[in-house]
Amino acid sequence: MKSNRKEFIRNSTLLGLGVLGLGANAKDIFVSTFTKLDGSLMPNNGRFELAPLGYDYYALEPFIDAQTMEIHYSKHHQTYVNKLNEAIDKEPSLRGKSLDELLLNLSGLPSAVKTAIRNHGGGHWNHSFFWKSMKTGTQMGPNFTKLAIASFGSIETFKSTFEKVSLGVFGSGWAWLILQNNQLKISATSNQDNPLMDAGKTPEMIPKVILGIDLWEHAYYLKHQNKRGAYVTNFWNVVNWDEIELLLK
Ligand code: MN3
Repeated sequence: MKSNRKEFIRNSTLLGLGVLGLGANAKDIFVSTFTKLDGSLMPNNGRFELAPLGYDYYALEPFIDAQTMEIHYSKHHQTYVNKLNEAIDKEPSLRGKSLDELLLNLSGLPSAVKTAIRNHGGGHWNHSFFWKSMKTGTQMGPNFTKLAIASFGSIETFKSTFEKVSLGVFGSGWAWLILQNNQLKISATSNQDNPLMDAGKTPEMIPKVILGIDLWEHAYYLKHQNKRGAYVTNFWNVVNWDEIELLLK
């Protein structure tokens, strides 16, 4: 009972701070660069929806196979969307909030739905971002090249660090490339967590997510079985460098 009350007070305080920090441009504060560009993570009449993939299931062949894409998008991603909506239905006060707002204030969410929004809201955000991150045949752009060399010393070091972090994730998770204070950084999260979760209350504290790789086995098992390294190496062939240049603008 005591700890429930403590949790309640803590949540109220966090929510209070969130509200105090809002002001006229509230929506801007809580929307990431990706969501600004894409818009598919804003609820439509209070419901989150699975946006069209934007390309055919076979578009990333031979690097990512059509069957994996079909199951991943139409089954896995759809399930995250459905379960996220179920969680919002249980807590009508959250209806209409953007997914970014929910994730940035994760620790302040009501405890009855916090875990569901973390897992399924995270899953919806991460996969929406992931689909946009992939396209074959694009070339690394000038803005990214400059930043990567400034941050890592060379493109080779950037790539090898990203691969090493991806291989180091134990179990299911993601590896990320984020931009913060003009520095590119590589990090990893477990399950469906992502760098936006509880990132902060001001725009400066919110990292720009530049790239993410899904390291759950469902992302590669049909083609690569247990060989995560082969999947990660192949990933460079499907990185949508055009999208990355847009995110860096
Ligand atoms: Mn996945």
